Amino acid sequence: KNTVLIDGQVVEINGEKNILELTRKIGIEIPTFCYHSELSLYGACRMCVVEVEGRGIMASCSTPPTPGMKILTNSPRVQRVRRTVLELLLANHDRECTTCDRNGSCKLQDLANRFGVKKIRFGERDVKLPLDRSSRSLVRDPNKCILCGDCVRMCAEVQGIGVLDFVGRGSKTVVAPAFKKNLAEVECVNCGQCGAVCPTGAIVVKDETDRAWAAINDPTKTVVVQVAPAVRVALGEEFGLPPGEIVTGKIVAALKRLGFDKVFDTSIAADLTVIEETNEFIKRLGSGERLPQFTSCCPGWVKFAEHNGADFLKNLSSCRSPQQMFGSLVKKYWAKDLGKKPEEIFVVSIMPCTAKKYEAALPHFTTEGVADVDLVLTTQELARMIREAGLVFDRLDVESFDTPFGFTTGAGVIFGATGGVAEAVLRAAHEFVTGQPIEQINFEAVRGFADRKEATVELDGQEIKVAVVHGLGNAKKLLAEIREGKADYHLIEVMACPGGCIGGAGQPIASDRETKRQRAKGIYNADKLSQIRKAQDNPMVAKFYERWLKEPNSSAAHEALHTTYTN
Ligand code: HC1
Ligand code: SF4
Repeated sequence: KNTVLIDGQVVEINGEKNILELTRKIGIEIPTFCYHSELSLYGACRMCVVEVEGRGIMASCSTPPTPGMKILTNSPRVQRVRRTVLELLLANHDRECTTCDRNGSCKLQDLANRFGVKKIRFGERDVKLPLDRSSRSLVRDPNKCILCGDCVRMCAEVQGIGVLDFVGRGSKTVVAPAFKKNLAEVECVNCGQCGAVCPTGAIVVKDETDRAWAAINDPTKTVVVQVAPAVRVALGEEFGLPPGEIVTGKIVAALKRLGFDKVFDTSIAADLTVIEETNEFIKRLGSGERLPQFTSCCPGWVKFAEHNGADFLKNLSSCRSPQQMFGSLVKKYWAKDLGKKPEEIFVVSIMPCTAKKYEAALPHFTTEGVADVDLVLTTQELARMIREAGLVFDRLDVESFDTPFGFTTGAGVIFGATGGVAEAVLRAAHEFVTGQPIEQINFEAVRGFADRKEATVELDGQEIKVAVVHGLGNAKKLLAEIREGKADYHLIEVMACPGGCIGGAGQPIASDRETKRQRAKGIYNADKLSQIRKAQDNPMVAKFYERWLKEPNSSAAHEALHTTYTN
């Protein structure tokens, strides 16, 4: 029969590739560091050992189950090996847990606790390696690395970049960018996905909450904050709420209590992006030039394209991302409404994304020494500020965004999930071309987590082919196919992170698919609940055109909302 015995329990083998999957199926959580369902098998950490009768101690992640096997998951031998592995890792690990950003979300800390490691029998490491703070987005602390290789495989396999690797030999081995360079010196796109899978604090988001407090406490500054679409379905996780729960109103309330003067929604700038980008697309369709058009709101993707897609740079939409459109409008136009100078307004973004920190710091998004967006905080950092201020998140009464950048549509909110930008553009394109309202606004084909999603839609008699990819490895494959003439599309959405922004590395630590699925569900629920679901129906955006921008793709719009790329 096709069964094994796990701790005396008969378990059927049903296509499981390894013992680990089989034990998880029956509710036994075997600890692991280097096993990750979305990455290739590595089998180095030895944490997942089990005892197999007649064969001894084996790594469950790399041992396929065979009929008749007798497996023990918690025998005295297994317990001893596990504890020793943990002790060895801890002996070699910087143990300043109290000051670590991952205190409370560290797997090593969690497992040491879970397996009752109280004493470490091996000597403490004596070398202290320097931290790498060169990146705008991340901090690398090699003293906390346990050599599981999750980051190496994430960067190479999922993101198709491969700037991290094992360097050195034996006890001197570290994980680092090639030639032990700093992160800022290699072609890292700041996506942060390496940190999102890191089980410890070896790669973390650069914490800039101090700068936010300083701005809030500076009486000469009006501090405004924008909240990205994907934050609203994930921040709750930091406070015990389920992933996907929409906490927009509580976020607004929290930001006001923290001392921000105005609280705005990035989604309104996403609506504006839809209008600019759709008009640009229709123009290109007419001329047949610079197709396919690629989306440009994801800074990880834009940097990737600048490094690896020089031949496609002209195909990127020239639209700035919603984050940057927002900053630009605030400093260029809205400041005047307030009777303020741009430098008297401090713009903060709350983003699910680490690359947004890099984007905001780009020199072309600074005008006469004043940045359009002064500071980007991730969802994680906002959670830290809320905790620091002692706000009980769950007990906050909901509040609404301020005007004028507070009125949003479902189109601007779905930007937060992979496929959302393409869907929002499709909701607009038909109307812009035909002048007729579009009836069916749900484009299910571009939703979900398939590596590549495709849709063919009819636009005034012309067939338009749309592709959506997320995870830069998938983007890389698509670029290769286009170069070889094997793929042809008109419109392509690329998001650097698996799942889109909801899976950004600034979100609460959780890299499993199910969490991302729930967050995406939350995004589409928010869309369904919106009174207005098309960007072109946003009355506030219409006002921006009337007062400031004249019409889509006008020269005023180009100056404030568009950009150029370099390689
Ligand atoms: Fe995103 Fe975007 S959707 S890039 O994923 O275009 O970060 O959420 O804010 O700018 O709107 C991120 C999210 C975000 C921009 C918008
Ligand atoms: Fe690779 Fe992204 Fe990490 Fe940079 S941030 S090292 S690109 S995974």
